[in-house]
Amino acid sequence: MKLYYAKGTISIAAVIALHEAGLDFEPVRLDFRAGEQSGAAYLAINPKGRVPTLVTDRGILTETGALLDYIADIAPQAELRPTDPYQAAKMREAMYYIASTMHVNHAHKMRGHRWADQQSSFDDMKTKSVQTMTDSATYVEHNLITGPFVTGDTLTLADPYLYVACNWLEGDGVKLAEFPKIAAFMQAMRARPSVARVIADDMI
Ligand SMILES: N[C@@H](CCC(=O)N[C@@H](CS)C(=O)NCC(=O)O)C(=O)O
Repeated sequence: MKLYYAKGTISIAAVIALHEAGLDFEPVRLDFRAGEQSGAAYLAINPKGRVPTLVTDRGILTETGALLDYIADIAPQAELRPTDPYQAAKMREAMYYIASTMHVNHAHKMRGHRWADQQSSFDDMKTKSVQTMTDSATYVEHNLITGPFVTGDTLTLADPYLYVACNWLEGDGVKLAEFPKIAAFMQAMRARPSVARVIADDMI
């Protein structure tokens, strides 16, 4: 498998999950500053111009949540998804929240051109993103982390996803000192060899 990624982006959740699953893959780094995600070569692979993209022997997969589910399915021995239906739904509750709300809040800081054309709109979205990311941190702190991981003692697919999204908080102007559960979660994640490896590989 080949995984297209860019440093610090949500694609690193898939890298962490691949490491947790013990799966081999070839990482392919895109340079966002050079606009590689919007170049013809990459658009031919992923017409959305986003990362992650996973190239499998059966075809191309996109969307972080779909990749994470696929990784859990092809490496069942890693037990990255709870077997209990309620716990599995709690895991997905976190994943869907990150995809549909927290990631979108984050994107308003730098990607305002997706929704508007005026510089004043970009400036407004950037300012507002400090509040919306603080709202996301507040929701995560009080509702998403059972501790030390999202669903309790065992790491699931939601954890690499949340780790990357929470890694954005400080840069987005959120005062991390106000969120002790998130800080403890980040510490527990950094203690995982999978996360240590993405840090050592300068992926995040
Ligand atoms: N819904 C997609 C969103 C992917 C996404 O927006 N990735 C960002 C990086 S965090 C990206 O590739 N941005 C490139 C761009 O906007 O040019 C997913 O979860 O995979």
